[in-house]
Amino acid sequence: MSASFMFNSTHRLGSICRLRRIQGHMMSSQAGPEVLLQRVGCAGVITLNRPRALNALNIHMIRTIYPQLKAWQSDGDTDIVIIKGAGGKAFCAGGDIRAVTEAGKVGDSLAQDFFREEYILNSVIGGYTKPYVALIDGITMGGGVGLSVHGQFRVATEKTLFAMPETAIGLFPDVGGGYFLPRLPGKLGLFLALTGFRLKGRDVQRAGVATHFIESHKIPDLENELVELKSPSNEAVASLLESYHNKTSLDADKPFALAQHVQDIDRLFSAGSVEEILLNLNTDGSAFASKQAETLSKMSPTSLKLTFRQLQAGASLSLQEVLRMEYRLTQACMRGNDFYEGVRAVLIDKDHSPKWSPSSLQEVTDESVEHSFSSLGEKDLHL
Ligand code: QUE
Repeated sequence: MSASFMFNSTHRLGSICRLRRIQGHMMSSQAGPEVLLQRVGCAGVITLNRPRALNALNIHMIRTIYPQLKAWQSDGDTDIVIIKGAGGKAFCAGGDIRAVTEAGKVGDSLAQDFFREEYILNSVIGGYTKPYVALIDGITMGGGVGLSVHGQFRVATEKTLFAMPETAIGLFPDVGGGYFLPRLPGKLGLFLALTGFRLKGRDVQRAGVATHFIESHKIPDLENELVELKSPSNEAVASLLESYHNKTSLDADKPFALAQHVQDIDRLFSAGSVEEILLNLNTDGSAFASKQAETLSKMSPTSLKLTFRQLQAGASLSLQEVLRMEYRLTQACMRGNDFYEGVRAVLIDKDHSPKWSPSSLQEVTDESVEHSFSSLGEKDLHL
């Protein structure tokens, strides 16, 4: 092979790679901006528009949404805010956690900025003074829950899949999970937080995560009626959503997936520690209890202990106080190893075999848990 052919073929390969990169870039530009912001009638409409990433929230999206939400808050022509996801599969599958852990590894400030700005946004949604309607028609996990659950109205459909799955990646159910989870009935929130259990469809509303349930194909009609409301007061929005909700009989006679287990959950998860919950589950003898013990045995022991204390403390704190506490916990997770290992195992290598360290609950000391909740001084989150 002549040197010139080698050069040419290498050169041509380089050109093809460059062309591919340009095509890739054009395709992503064709897909348009990652968040669409529109004024439709009296409404401000936010569309999360990263469908290939299941609309996972990144820092650019947060930096687009936050100033617009603030502006609509004080804009006399905007009476209501609607948030939804593009692509038909997901509302928002979480945060762009992979980028955050990559930043954490090299000491990039994104590891602090992402959570800080995400929680500030969650707090604004929690205190929004105009009707805020989240159409959670599809996958809604982690960061997506933070964009919806603190708002006044959350509309689920048969396509909604809700979960707070963070104990599987060495994190904890953040974005205000410490606030809304302990406020769900009985020990349901603690159960969802520790196990990452997935709620589907009408059950998302039955559990109290969504305020309303409608059929997915009715969403466009609902949206049209919302933006056309003459005086979109809280009451007017509530009664419109109720009328849609009441017209839907879909899955109405299908019992709540956890109906048979609500009492078991309340009994088994009423404990003073994670170890005690596991003891309850392992000595119960029911198939349900064994299955939950098996699930918990796969989660990060550190995450389980942080989550238990997070919800215990969060039960009597304001959303703002919870977010400050959770910000401290994110920075503790970034200092440890389970978060990196969990993201590697679940989102990067997808081997789903994380090597947790410490690997058992007994090895996670009260001191290390306590330390994760301690003040960051000047770096604390102030809301
Ligand atoms: C547990 C989690 C997350 C997860 C999967 C888990 C999580 C998260 C994502 C996610 C999903 C789609 C994406 C993305 C992230 O998945 O927190 O960037 O495109 O954000 O089992 O906690």
